[in-house]
Amino acid sequence: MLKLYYNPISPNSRRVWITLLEKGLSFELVEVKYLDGEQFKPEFLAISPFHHVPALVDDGFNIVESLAILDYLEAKYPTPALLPTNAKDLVIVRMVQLATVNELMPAIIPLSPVIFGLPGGDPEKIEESIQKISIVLKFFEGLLDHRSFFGSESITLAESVAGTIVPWLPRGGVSLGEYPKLNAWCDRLTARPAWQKTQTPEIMEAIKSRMAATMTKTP
Ligand SMILES: N[C@@H](CCC(=O)N[C@@H](CS)C(=O)NCC(=O)O)C(=O)O
Repeated sequence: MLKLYYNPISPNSRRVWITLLEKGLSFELVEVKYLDGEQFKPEFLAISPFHHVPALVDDGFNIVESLAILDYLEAKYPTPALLPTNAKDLVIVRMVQLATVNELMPAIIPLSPVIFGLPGGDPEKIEESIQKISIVLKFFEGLLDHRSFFGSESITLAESVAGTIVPWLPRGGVSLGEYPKLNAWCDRLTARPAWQKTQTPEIMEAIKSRMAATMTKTP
């Protein structure tokens, strides 16, 4: 049985969790309490040498790096297909994944307290963050066409990645009103059982508490 080492507050873990659910696979969830330092235990380091979640174990085969795990799942369990096969659509999925990881996620950091309703945050950095985010959103809007998902009529691995971050933006005051296709895409995703199961009010509260604790530690 597939074993996903994860933490419910980790967006990188959620990508894999959502993908397992969307593929309808049987899997076991193993929570790694990284706030308590469990990721440094030798048993876990033997699976994930960089002490990160997610990690997937398939019959003794250890896989780390969320994007690599998604590719593994797609190759091993090709139905339902979560990757398009033609060149343009495939690269759209990849661009969305990589722009989320390399552009959107770093840009969103200063806005995170606002997203979770916490006081504080540097107004100048927040403004800068919103500017950077708007470039990503414009890019994403341009990649969506008449189809419901990025490069596809059905859900893809682009949604597993971007879809765990973009729907949070309105909570941070970033309106999606200027991006009608992206806005409708978000509504489509958040209605799906895999999204609802992996983002409960308890999980959002846990992320907020974690963030509040980090902020009080930061001078
Ligand atoms: N590039 C890795 C990043 C994983 C990552 O940063 N995971 C965080 C949680 S979202 C983590 O495990 N933090 C605890 C630690 O690194 O000790 C991936 O995509 O899987």
